Amino acid sequence: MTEQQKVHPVSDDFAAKAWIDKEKYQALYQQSLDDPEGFWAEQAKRLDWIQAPTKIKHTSFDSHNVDIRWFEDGTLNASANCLDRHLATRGDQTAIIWEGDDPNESKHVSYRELHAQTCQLANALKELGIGKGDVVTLYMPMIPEAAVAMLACARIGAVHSVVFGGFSPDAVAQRVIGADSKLVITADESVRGGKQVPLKDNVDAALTRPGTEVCEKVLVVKRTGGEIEWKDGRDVWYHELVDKQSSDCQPEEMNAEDPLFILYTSGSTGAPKGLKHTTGGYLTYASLTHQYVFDYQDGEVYWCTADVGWVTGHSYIVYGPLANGATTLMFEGVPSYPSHGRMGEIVDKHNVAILYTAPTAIRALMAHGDNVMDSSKRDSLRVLGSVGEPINPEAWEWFYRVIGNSKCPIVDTWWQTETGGILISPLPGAMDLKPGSATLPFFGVMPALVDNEGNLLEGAAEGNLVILDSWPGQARSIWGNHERFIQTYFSTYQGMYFTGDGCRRDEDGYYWITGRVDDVLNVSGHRMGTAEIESSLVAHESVAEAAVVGFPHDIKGQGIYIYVTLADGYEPSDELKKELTQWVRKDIGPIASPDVIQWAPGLPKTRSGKIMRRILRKIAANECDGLGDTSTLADPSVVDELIENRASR
Ligand code: 6R9
Repeated sequence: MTEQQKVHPVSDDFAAKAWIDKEKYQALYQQSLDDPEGFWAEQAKRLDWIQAPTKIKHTSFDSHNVDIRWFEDGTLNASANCLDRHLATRGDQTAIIWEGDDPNESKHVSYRELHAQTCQLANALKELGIGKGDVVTLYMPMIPEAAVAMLACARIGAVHSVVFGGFSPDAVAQRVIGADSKLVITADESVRGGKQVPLKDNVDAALTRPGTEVCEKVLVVKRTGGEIEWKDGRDVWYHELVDKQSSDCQPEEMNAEDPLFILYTSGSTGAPKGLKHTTGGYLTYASLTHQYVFDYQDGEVYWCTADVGWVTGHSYIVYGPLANGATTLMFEGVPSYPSHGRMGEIVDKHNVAILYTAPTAIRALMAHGDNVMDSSKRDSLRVLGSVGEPINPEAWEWFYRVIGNSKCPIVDTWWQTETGGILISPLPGAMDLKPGSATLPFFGVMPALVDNEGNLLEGAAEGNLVILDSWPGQARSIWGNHERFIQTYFSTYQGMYFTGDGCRRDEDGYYWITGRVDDVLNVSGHRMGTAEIESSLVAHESVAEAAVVGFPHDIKGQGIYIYVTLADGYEPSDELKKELTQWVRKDIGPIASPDVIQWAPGLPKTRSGKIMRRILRKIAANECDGLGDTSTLADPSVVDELIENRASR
């Protein structure tokens, strides 16, 4: 039997205690499709509304008029739902367990403390002139203040835009400008794997770029006490301003469709898009999926290893768990520091019941052999989760056997920044698991497969993954550019949301995501547009032209392979390769580090001048025998040249 055919049935014992078993899933899923209004009206009751919604669903995927509204006459406050409403019943319960990069550093923040800190920062934000509708950029380490900052924005109706702490000054500048952001919240430095990352220096550099003058203030958390520059009048120490504030701040009454946050993500073309997420639908969806997909039970410690800079951190470290009154663990460091056993050691130290991580992290550990987890027992684990990219069956089985001691179901959760929450995933008490498959849709989600012409495919089939109707967690627009939103997601296939992913559906109706079908790379679960990397490269004086493709990489899933045509007067050299590598890292961030650079005197192009990436991908993957039809190339001989000089790795 190949790994792909293996099935791990739901255990009766697990199903008996789970929120959702097979029958419940079938019944609720059917109901969610037959009567979406009734189903979601009921689910919305899990939140505390100021004005309960009476209008539930108003959505159109028609490409002439994409309009998505949920609970549109309801009002609420997201931070009140994550904090205030828990105070009476669980004020002293731990909301956030923080585990520092240094294994000797950790702390517990109770719901009462988190509430007080959030109110204090909310009052401080007001003092800085921030109010409803203003955009605040967060560029922060994985410390509780990151969650506090998100919740404080939500409390006063400001919109947060979190920028991943591994991104470059240019990325920060681009996002500050794109969202007209008046304030940046950062820290002096972050600490990861024993190394300092100069966040404040990066913000300083970002704010020298033209257009960033909109940003008036920088609020700085003292994390390490490292040396930083200080700009009087602009920079404000977090502790100096926040500690003196009142811990009482009335939450702002927000409409369900008021924006909660913007989050930038890469697409196949152009600059990263700022996806706009709103309040009522997003929070309902994040909270519901967190409870059911992870089968979260009251009192359990739940750990999502993502960074808050990604959507996974938004929905499944902060909003979902806190709306549910969960204890959520936040880890500052990396799984390999101080040793590769760290993840298991954290599980033991904090009694983690649910561990949600990424295939790239699993593969990296797996490369060190089964003994890598010997320093921990991991007996507390009950459910495992995977997100960010397809998990290969070998990594799935290793995760199950070595990390989960062969007793924890794995939920392979497929979703996107655009979807706000998990759309296709097992519910651990309801689905028999097939390693490598995200299995079946969540309540209210209608996935479908279409061929390249947009024809719906029935039964077992492979095609492009689309979603036929809206769900409450869906992004409503691209910040400041609704036309681009429509263009990107709703115009490829009429009346459908196009995910950009390819997918296979098997005879049991299980979905198997095969990866992106557009020019988006997925490197260690991080999305990057090939266009972004190419435009960075051609900005270097030595580069005449560049083409970027992904290739299979054992740990990262996909690696970055770059073909460079040099400008006149430049000669290939190892020094130049190093320089270009540094250039891209500095421009976009270390996650965009090229794995391979190949000099390409010419690139394969059609007669109309389009680069044939299909061919470049094959050469990068060393599949030079199956190049397919090259007869439409303007100059087929460039292909032979590229194969001959294929970079060795
Ligand atoms: C949550 C998140 C989205 C893209 C998505 C797909 C890939 C995510 C996956 C998966 C296979 C899974 N992806 N989860 N592919 N199986 N369980 O990752 O959001 O950063 O926007 O990336 O990631 O290709 O389209 P985001």
